[in-house]
Amino acid sequence: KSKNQVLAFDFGASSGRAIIGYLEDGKIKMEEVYRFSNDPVTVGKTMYWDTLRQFFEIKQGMLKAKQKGGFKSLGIDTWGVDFGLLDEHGVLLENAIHYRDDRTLGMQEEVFKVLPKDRVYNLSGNQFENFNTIFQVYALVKKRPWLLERAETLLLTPDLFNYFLTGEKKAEYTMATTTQLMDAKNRCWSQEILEALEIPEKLLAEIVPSGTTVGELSEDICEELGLEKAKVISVASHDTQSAVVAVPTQKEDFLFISCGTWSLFGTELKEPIINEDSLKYNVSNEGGYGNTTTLLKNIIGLWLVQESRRQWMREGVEYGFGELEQLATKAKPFVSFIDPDAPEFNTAGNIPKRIRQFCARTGQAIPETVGDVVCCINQSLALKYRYTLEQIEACTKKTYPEIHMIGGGIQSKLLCQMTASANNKKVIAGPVEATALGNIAVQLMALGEIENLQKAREIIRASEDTKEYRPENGEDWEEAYQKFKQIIIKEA
Ligand code: LFR
Repeated sequence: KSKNQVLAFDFGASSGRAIIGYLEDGKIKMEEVYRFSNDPVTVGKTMYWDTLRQFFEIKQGMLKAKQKGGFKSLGIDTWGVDFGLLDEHGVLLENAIHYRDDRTLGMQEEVFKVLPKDRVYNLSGNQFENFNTIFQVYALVKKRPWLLERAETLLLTPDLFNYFLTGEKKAEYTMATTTQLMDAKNRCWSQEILEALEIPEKLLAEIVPSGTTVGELSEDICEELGLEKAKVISVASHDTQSAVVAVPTQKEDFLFISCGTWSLFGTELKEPIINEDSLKYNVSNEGGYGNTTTLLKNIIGLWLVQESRRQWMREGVEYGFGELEQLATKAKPFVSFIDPDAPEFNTAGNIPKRIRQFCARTGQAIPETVGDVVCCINQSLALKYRYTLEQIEACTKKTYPEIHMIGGGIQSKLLCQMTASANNKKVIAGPVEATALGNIAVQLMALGEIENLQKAREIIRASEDTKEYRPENGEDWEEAYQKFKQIIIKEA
């Protein structure tokens, strides 16, 4: 076994994992050493992340990894946009607030009063989403300015943990590009945005490229846990970008859908595309490993199934994901469709009820059974992918023969098959563990064990099996798509 074991922490919206990875016989080998839940906590009207608990779990993960032979380096990836604030002593001022918290409602309009929407887009190149850091910070400017005055530094989640581990404050590039506070073309914090919104620039740390060694585990932590020194590497710390590293392709132009709680549908570019079309379609330019840009669209994703499942649990019935898929397969297809990204589906709560209300409002048959609901969600997602595909192709002025689906969501064979059919394209599904593989690969590149991104993708291709899906029932899906488009257009 290679001595160069690395440790990847991958935080998802409801759980996190610690995974050891190493190179062996030209393949990346992985072993999950620890899994923990990551539960947001609502207090009063605020939905927090349990930041200190999350850090506790990082310590637990390091201890488990120690028992499995230790690690030369570690890297952390998480969801985007959220942050912690530190005072002048480096003390966390309050728990990080969850991106699904609704303090940002109405903040887009407030921001556009001081900096017009198209200007914000032309600078940042980011898809407008209520939860973007820009709107979270502006909510503080407007509602809790004293907190910002107390703050010395703002660090995005992985940067915050890297700071707790090393004492170094840096802003990793891929993560920084999720804030909508950056100048996408010049790859730096946007003075113009910061000034217009009266956000002090000193809050923001120096931007460093993915793969930068931020520092070493602090002596205190090594002593507390009995660990050897190890490097802390800023991987592509935005989980989506770790996943994109692991797309098993050798092509320059490719499409991916990273499937998890969210579906991120996009393509990798050398430079951002910021123009009238990309603004009209509200597509995002987000930074990727190696200074790439990914042009992508956030789609609500399997959150709809996850949150529906929680609702049925609250009603007393617990379904496994496999079981839900079975029920959906038996339901009558092509009956009713929703716009998965309609605002009412964004927040936690009774999703099946909201789906029924959506269908009633749009004059469609109401999905009654659990199978009907899950079928409606999956078909609507697959159709939304097609809708998005057309927007991406319009922006890049290219067409693509196939779609790579990566991430935990591809365990739903139903969704993969529907995606192939709805988009009339071959789907190559895999790897399931894209995010962890990408995190590990960036560490191995930083340690000099893998040469470059292309080589990393070659190794990942050799390491993991993929499964192909071909389009089926073309006419039915074409008809469904026309109906779906009508609904989306009418609702807009
Ligand atoms: C996916 C993801 C998306 C981001 C969303 C919220 O896990 O990172 O890329 O838009 O979470 O942060």
